[in-house]
Amino acid sequence: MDTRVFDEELTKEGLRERVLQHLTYGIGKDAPHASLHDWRMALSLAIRDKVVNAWFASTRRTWAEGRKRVYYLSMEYLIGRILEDAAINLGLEEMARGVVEDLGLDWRQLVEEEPDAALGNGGLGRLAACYMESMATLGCPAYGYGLRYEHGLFRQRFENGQQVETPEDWLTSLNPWEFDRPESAYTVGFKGHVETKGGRDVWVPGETVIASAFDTPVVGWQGRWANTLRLWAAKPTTLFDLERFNHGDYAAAAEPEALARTLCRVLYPDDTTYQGKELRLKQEFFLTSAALQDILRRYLTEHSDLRRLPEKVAIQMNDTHPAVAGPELVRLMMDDHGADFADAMEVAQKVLGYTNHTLLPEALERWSTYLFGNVLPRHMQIVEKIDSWHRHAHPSRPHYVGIVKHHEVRMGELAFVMSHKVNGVSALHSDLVKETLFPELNELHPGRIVNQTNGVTPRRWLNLCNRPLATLIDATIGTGWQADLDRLAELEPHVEDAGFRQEFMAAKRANKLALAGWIKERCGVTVSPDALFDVQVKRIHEYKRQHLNILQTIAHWHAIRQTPDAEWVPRVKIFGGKSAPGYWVAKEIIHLINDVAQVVNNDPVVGDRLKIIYPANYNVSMAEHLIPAADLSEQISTAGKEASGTGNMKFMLNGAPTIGTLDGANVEIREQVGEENFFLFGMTAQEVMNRREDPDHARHAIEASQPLQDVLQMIVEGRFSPGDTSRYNGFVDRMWNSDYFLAASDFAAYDAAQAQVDAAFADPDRWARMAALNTARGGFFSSDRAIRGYMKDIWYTESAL
Ligand code: 26Q
Repeated sequence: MDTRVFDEELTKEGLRERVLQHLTYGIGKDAPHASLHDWRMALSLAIRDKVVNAWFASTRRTWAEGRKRVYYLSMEYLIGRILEDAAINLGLEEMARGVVEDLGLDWRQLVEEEPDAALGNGGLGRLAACYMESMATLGCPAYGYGLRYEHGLFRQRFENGQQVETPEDWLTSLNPWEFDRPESAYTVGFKGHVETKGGRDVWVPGETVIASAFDTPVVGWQGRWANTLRLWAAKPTTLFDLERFNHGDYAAAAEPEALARTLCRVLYPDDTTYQGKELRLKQEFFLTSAALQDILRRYLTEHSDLRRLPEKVAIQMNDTHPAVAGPELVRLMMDDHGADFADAMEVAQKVLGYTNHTLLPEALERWSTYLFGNVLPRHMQIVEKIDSWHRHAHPSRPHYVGIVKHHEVRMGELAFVMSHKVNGVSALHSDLVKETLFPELNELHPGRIVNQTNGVTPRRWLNLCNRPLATLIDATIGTGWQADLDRLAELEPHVEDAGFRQEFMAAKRANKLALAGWIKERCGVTVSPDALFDVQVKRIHEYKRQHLNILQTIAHWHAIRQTPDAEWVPRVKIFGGKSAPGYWVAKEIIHLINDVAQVVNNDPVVGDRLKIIYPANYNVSMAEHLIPAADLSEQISTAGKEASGTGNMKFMLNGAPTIGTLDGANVEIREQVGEENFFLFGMTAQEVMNRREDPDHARHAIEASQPLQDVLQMIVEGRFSPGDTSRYNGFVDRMWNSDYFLAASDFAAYDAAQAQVDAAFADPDRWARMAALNTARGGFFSSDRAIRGYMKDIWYTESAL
């Protein structure tokens, strides 16, 4: 059945008419006085009309057919811009572009006027956005639940090479993609105490706020289906606490309003170190409680038996951030709906799934029982009850294993015990979740831990961001691959065709030319499109080892200076990424990269042979510029530390071979593309563990590498910090004496792999084959494949299409 839901055949004239209507009656402007912003709003509203048609049709079908729904709970959605994505998915891009150009406007300028929706930190948040898009494309009835942060991830600027954060304010101009739903509102409590009434425990919260919904439709490929992203905003239950107000305590009387105003004010910008902050716990509970109340309300409009909830509902927890869903569901079922504990537990475990995204101990959420019990006293009781229930159900459970230990609530263990499936995000990571994170729970619950290797949506990360390549693929294998990415394999025979390879590299060159212009404009640096564009973009973290990259870059610079007349393959090193504001070591790495760039980019001896570019404020939109123009993808984390990576997949699809370690999904990328098309280096996860046994591993590695010694010597002498020779003393000292992420131990292997990259790039035909094979063999990394895996193995749902 063709479920495309275009209410009418839309013509270019019709679209133009709608845009003008929205401009006049929606925005209140007439054409001669409209700004680019006004036009962008008017076009967005016109496109939105079409999204809404698809949305209503999908919602009606889900109700009519009584379908099971998936609920994705995530504290982050790193969406980026919406207009272009929606227009392309609806097949209206060309027409919209024509309308815009007829109005005398520039399409790219108009599209790029839209602020990024940056409600996420990095990989986890972007994964949630890709999954929402894939669920819509696959016709999987689903809701995403999140928070409507007033300020998304901070904006990054550089001052003297150092990161400075400023608030992000995406909501200052009206958001045309959201619908305010004040009628969908729930009360969420905090604090207070638990009373026993008639033998039952009931929570009497000390504070309450209202969670009020804002809905954004998410439309899939060709507009065949659309789902809802429901973000909660906080409103005060009362503007004033009247009793306190009447007693003259005016400051305290305003507390309900103050809490509501702070609750969704800002996204926490830490993505790897969790700090037990009360406001963060409140945010997590606010999202989770509102979502669960909404889910139960929807279920109970059609059904009465909560024990059958798992037939109609699957809830996925995106990491442990919404892990209070376990105890909250048990509480709602027991305290509000009269279920007994055993039934409530059974239902909760059947509906809940937990995705783990990290093994880093400092990122695992643990709340002090004092804080947890204070903010959520009833949940603290329930968590204790769950823990003792689990202990009794599994007498062999070791004494050191449990949910509540050493006066802390361990959210990973809680999420594990409350879920029927726990998944890692790459094959290697899932094995490590079994072996190192939850070995005892894995033994008690064999089969509960499964793998779902991450994926990315090819609509945004190939079709939208890389028009030259998408056009070539359409011309070569026909269209349709956008929703059936395995079809990229049909490119493979063409890779043997010199004409195809030439066109493939022409597409790459067009992207590089565009990026060179963008770099010139943004950074004032001229780069040659003939150089190898070597890109590392991701959050800045020690384990991701941007410092390994910059150290090797310094060694390379030094080598060029020593023999400038050798045949150097010209390189442009491109970095992008933000550090958590309080993560001093990461900030120091940013400073070092910028300092080295200053010296290298102004070195007349080096010229075009090496340039270092670090544009500030890397985000989804910048990724869409950088990734299609990349020749080389840097995925160089310490093995065992990167759960999966998803940037690595985007580069692969866009025809950039990887230089990388055997970490996360790199392992599977290498399997798919073939080892001859992947620049592997470095220790394995097992070797990393062994190497750490040697307390002097760093010193030994540095002493064994003259180039690395020279590099560290130059840094400590102040070659990159003239007038401030002590700037990097701490950095160099850590390299010699601790080097927890083993940059020194992998340096020589990385340097050698980079030499192999140069050799391969110097042979254009060989490089073209490698690049094209990366695209042709990248089909596995579609988020459609990943979502099909979740639907089959975790959610037990089917497509409505
Ligand atoms: C937790 C508590 C308090 C404050 C913040 C946080 C917090 C927030 C975000 C902890 C972690 C994150 C984000 C983690 C993340 O992005 N992980 C990445 O997830 C990707 C998708 O699965 C993987 O590809 C990456 O390997 C992984 O690092």
